[in-house]
Amino acid sequence: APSVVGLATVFGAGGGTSSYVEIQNADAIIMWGSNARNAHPIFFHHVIKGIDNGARSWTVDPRRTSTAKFTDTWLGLNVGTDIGLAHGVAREIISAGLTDDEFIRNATTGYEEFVAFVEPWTLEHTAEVTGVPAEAIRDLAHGYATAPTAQICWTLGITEHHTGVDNVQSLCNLALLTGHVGRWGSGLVPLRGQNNVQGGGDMGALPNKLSGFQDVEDDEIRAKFEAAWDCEIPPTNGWNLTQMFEAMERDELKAVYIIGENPADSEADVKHARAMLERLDVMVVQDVFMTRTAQMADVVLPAALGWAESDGTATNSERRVQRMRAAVPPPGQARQEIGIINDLAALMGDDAWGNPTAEELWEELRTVSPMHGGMSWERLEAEGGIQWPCPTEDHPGSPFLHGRLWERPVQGRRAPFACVEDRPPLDVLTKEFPLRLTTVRALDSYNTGVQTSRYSSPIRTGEALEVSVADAADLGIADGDRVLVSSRRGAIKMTIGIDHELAVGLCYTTFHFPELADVNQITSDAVDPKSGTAEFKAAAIRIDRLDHDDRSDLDERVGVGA
Ligand SMILES: Nc1nc2c(c(=O)[nH]1)N[C@H]1C(S)=C(S)[C@@H](COP(=O)(O)OP(=O)(O)OC[C@H]3O[C@@H](n4cnc5c(=O)[nH]c(N)nc54)[C@H](O)[C@@H]3O)O[C@H]1N2
Ligand SMILES: Nc1nc2c(c(=O)[nH]1)N[C@H]1C(S)=C(S)[C@@H](COP(=O)(O)OP(=O)(O)OC[C@H]3O[C@@H](n4cnc5c(=O)[nH]c(N)nc54)[C@H](O)[C@@H]3O)O[C@H]1N2
Ligand SMILES: [Mo]
Repeated sequence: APSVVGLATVFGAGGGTSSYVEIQNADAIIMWGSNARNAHPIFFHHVIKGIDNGARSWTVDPRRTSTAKFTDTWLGLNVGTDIGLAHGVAREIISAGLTDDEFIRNATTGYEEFVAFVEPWTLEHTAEVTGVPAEAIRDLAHGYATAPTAQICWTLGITEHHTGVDNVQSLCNLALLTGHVGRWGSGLVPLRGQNNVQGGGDMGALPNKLSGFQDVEDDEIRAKFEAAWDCEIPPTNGWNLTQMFEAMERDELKAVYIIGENPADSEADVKHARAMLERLDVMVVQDVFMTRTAQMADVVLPAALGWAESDGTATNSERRVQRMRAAVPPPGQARQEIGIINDLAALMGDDAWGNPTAEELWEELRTVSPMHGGMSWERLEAEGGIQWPCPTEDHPGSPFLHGRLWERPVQGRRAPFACVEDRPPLDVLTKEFPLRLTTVRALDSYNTGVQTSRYSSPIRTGEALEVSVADAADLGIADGDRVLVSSRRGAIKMTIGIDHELAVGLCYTTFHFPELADVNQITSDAVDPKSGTAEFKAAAIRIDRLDHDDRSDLDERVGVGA
């Protein structure tokens, strides 16, 4: 969400701007708050090809992750200081005279103000705030600005902060200064989380957008959809996830229908979230497994699995729409989700929906979503995937976005520089809660573990609270010790894993094993007000040794591994 809001604020559209093939051919690649080696291994293979092809590469991450180990340079910044680092890089680009003045003049607004705004962010000041040596900041600034083509890729290290949207905008500033956007080879790449999260947005599964990212609150657009769908559409934006939980607290939201989400494990400050779900009058869960959330539901609707048991499409991080084909039939009582939803519509009194196939649904989408207009089902089959926007059948699709920014004189809107303030995480470190906890992903497990904890795996590493050597010594704890981990929201028992490379004051764990360690009981309840995204990446915690604890559930765990 912060990537969509941030990119839309700057460029008018919320999608990643580049193609994978551009990553392979870029001269500079920055992995900023992304551990793609673990979390996007398919995408990362394009990064490795880029590095093999001679790209210079940097990783910006508090931890020397496996991604960092593949890139040339690791910038180990303090958690939540990305805006400061981006401003420092920007100031260095400006003061070294490495800006693309023609692009700035033709395509942007607010440059003079931005120059004055970042003036205090000297290399020395930035180094002090971020913990990154001045020479490394200078190297990143010069390497990025002078490369003929350059890509900045990011994910949750940037977005899961209370400044998520501002973080994204601070990275966009760097592309605007150097003209590294809107042309082949350069761009801004937010990697999408789940395989079809981009496609969910494309179809209008957002509280403020209809299909094709068209605004719900735009009267003309709503009228178009109302005519096509023969129904009335509420004229105001709906609630995002965070706002839904707030509405539950006010007793304004009494019934939910949850499809493919396990919020009883995945929400930040999850004790509160569970209490809110308990308050509901009606809860329906449609899932492929009996999750913790499903166990709380009044009705569970067993669904066919999207990527293996259903026909349809998926859109990936480069905006490429591809066909998905059912490989196996769904087991037991599980049913196609199209069928479940159509039957519900009929039970609610509207039986005009019929029983459309995935192809019929797609062809209907094309009539209301201009960016998909040229992608016939036939073309998707024949061409093996097309990148939106693709407005007409003779349009080849769009490998990169915002090319019009380079047109002179500029047509339409310009991209604004953002003067965003550097603000530390809201869950502040104190004597009582002196350690910074970040929750991340392991290569071998997925999110709340629903889909990855049911089979035994020779590579799965299990769950631990990873701490630095110095902090372990300070606390008098050793590898494998049981501890009580507390934050301002709650306390859970965990097992210690000592990480010899971790910086002092930092702690890491995953959220893949809620049965073993209910981590979201202690994550921060801070939220980015501009996007509704929780600050999963920065909780303040304390660790207390448990001297007498039941260790019977320890067998599986060794350490998460970066
Ligand atoms: N501590 C901490 N918490 C986090 C994060 C973090 O970094 N740290 N990250 C956050 C992020 S980025 C995310 S995206 C969320 C993820 O949070 P969730 O989406 O709640 O977590 P998942 O485990 O991916 O649950 C997805 C559910 O979809 C079901 N499913 C899979 N395929 C299908 C299908 O085709 N149809 C249907 N109906 N169901 C299906 C699965 O069985 C599973 O129950 O977690 C968030 N929570
Ligand atoms: N194997 C596997 N793959 C997955 C998933 C999974 O659960 N398992 N989940 C999928 C989903 S839903 C998503 S959203 C993506 C997420 O993909 P990623 O965002 O790459 O995953 P994370 O490991 O949560 O976080 C990335 C990095 O952010 C860093 N970080 C923490 N705080 C900061 C900070 O303040 N600044 C900076 N610069 N970095 C920081 C962490 O050290 C970590 O290395 O992965 C997707 N892919
Ligand atoms: Mo995600």
